[in-house]
Amino acid sequence: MSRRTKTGAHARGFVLESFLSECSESVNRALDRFLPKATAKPATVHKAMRYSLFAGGKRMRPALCLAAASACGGTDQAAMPLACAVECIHTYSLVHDDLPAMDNDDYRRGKLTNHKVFGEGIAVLAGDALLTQAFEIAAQCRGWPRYPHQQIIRELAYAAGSLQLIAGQVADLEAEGRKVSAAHLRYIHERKTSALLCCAVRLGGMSANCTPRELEALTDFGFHVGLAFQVIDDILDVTQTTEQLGKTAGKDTQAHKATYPSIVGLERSRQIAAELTRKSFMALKPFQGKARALEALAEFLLKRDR
Ligand code: GRG
Repeated sequence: MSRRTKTGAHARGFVLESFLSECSESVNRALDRFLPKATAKPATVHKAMRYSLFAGGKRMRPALCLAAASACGGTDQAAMPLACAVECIHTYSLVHDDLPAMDNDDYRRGKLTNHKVFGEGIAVLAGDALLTQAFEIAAQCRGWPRYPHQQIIRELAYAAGSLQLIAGQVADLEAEGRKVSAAHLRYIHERKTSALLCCAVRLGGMSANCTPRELEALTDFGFHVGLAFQVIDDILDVTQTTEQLGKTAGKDTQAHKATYPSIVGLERSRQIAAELTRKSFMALKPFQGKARALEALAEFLLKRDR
């Protein structure tokens, strides 16, 4: 167990499995506290929010947030509202992404998608409510001398807004069935996926009142690890089964979506993911060994199979 954080990021013999399972448990407990009870009126929407939030996601964004806090000498407790806020935004984006008007998917996180269980209307509202909930949770953070509440809220809104997450989704929708250049695909991936992962890392640093130099290093790390995450997601879509992924495999090919494997091939995609991960390691140099959880997470994300 670590001297500084419950999740043990500073422990000498760092074990990623324990870090991830402790992180998932503490994030699940915190989300349960932050969210309205499933029985709160109107129960349908609260049940639907909780259904997707507790459906068994990997909790990678909260893990990155807590690991970044630890790298900067912060605590899980201070970072927790921000880790939970990012997970709510991520879950909202999945609920909406699965809707018939978007990717039209039946399975997510190994379970039926939200609209398949609750109907489209409630799924739209549950997604909206999760997005809104994220800001209510984030507003409960302590606020720090270098990063007051205003900056924290702005950070989240920017990552989730029409220049980042939504921009990526719009570009993704508009690219379906069209020939897309590698540069445009990177534009999509940077926004659709990297922006929120990078935001999770930055918010972790902010919760430790990190220095501007630390924030710059975390941004560099988050950007590259986030981009690698989506390249790997593209690879897994063509190499894994639906059972392994917990969501429909082969969906990108079916929808004639531009992906790294479809544009540059599987082997080159693997090289690109490894190169991006190498860049994310380089970004952590200023932490001089204090970012072991972030390093271990980047390596884990490169090798993940779901
Ligand atoms: C506003 C109607 C409306 C929709 C917005 C913004 C948006 C929909 C969707 C975001 C696009 C999206 C779903 C990007 C994919 C990012 C990605 C790789 C998700 C999977 O993340 P994991 O593997 O999932 O971390 P788990 O389930 O483990 O949390």
